[in-house]
Amino acid sequence: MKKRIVSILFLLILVFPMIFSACGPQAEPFTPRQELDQATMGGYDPIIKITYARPWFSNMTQTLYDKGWTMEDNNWTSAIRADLGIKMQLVWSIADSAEYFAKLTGSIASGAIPDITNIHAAPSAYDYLQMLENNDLLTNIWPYYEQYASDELKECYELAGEEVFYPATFGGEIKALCSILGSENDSWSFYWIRKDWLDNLNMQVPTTFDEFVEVIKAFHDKDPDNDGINGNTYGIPFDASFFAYGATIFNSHHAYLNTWVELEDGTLGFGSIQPEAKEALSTLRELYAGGYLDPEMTNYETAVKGGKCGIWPGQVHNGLFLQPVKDKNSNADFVPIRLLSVDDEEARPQANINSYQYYTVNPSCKNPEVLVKLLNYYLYIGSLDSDDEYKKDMFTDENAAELWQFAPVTVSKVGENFERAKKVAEALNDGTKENLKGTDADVYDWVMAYRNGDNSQWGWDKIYGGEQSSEYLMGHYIENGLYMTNKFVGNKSDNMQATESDLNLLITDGFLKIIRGEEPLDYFDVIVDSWENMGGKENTEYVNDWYENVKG
Ligand SMILES: [Ca+2]
Repeated sequence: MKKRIVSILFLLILVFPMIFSACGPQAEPFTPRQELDQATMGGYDPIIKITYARPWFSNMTQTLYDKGWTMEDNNWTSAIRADLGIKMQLVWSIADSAEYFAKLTGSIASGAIPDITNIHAAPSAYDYLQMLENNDLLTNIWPYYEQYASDELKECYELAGEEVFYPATFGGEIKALCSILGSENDSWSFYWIRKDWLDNLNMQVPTTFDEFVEVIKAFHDKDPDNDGINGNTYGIPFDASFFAYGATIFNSHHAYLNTWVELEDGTLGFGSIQPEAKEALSTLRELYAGGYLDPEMTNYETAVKGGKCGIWPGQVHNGLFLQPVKDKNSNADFVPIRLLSVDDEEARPQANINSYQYYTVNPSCKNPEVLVKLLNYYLYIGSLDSDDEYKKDMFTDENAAELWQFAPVTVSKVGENFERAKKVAEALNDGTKENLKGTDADVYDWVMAYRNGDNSQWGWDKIYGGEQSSEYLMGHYIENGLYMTNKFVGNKSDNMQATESDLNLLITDGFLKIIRGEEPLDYFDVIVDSWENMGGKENTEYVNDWYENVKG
């Protein structure tokens, strides 16, 4: 208790001069929360000072103005001082990425980096982590993580996958912690299928890849849109952006485009040139030859939203994106399904690494454990009920201002939306939202609004409306570790950078020729040979040397 009183006195001394020097309202001094776990978030007495650098988000300026905050004095700095006994001192914050990294480069050259530095925007983050390592400006953070990390923080990193630490692994030591990005949300891991078209054709939602192909064919050959004309619609899109969303078909064949995957012998191989990709090309080639891929299609979004194409290969949250289809045609309906596999082995959607920013600690920092405590603290505040005053003051206020952005460091949990979907599904089954709070209760209301006749809320029902909703279905991928994460998350070698665009062109151009029948299927083997001879072999060796190092 004594420590807390000292902290409050300190706070008053620090805040006092600013009351007279600044206009507008001030951040209120916080009363320390007594229930903070001392083992993971124990405060400092006397207060310690920690310097840090972080990126700037453009919408933060408005929030500072509205709240009368400064970067030195806001609810986060105030709460961290009161609760943890840490005075956070921002030494620089820049919005523009190039300027940020120019500043960082200068700081590294002079050796004058802050106690905690935010290295964001992968893949350039990897270069800067390496540069800091080369200049002995990284701290082995792992011993502090093991000693201080809360169970919640450990769970975050375990769910994110070990790859998130690879870019920060040097000499077998982990030298940075990271923020977590829910990259599962960006993965093309669902097919959104026109359910009204299936109904019109008396077809069931496909449960095997063969059935899926049958749907593609029927959506083209028959009259799923009931306009009286057969053959004026398509099943799946085929346009210039094919190699982004078209990866779903490859994933169904256990092939992963533009992704470094671990092969059976434990080495990394480039997914696009593995034998499974040839099988996917075989399927696509047959579909093209049968007229099931539209060579004239220039924009698949227009095709699907315009009711010309019945399957949208997309992301978990695309129910909202497809809402305009429902707005235009109240009979329209999509169901999300997970990717279907060509055999007994489950289909795995390809995905990117779950982190995009790293927090490093300067070896000269006397309290390197502070980084771990700040991450624990961020998760703790985030775990409070949304009607808790602290939560409202520090995460999202009544005007939806994103106050969490002012936290010096942030971390989130993979699969948060799946947790929400489970809660909402349970409430829908029970017919009451009495156990839901905050956003969970809002989502329940939106789903119920649709079910009570408000078509404008249809998208929410598709994403969160029970056990067939996309966020609920996503849980199967997460719980079974099915996302196929790109394993190479290090610096590209000079050769990789020099050969990248030629190798990409070789594959996309060659694959399209095979799909269109301009080259035979075995042309795939020619592409693979060329890929290796044009630098791919050397790149593979480099990637595997890197992998051996980070795996330890
Ligand atoms: Ca038709």
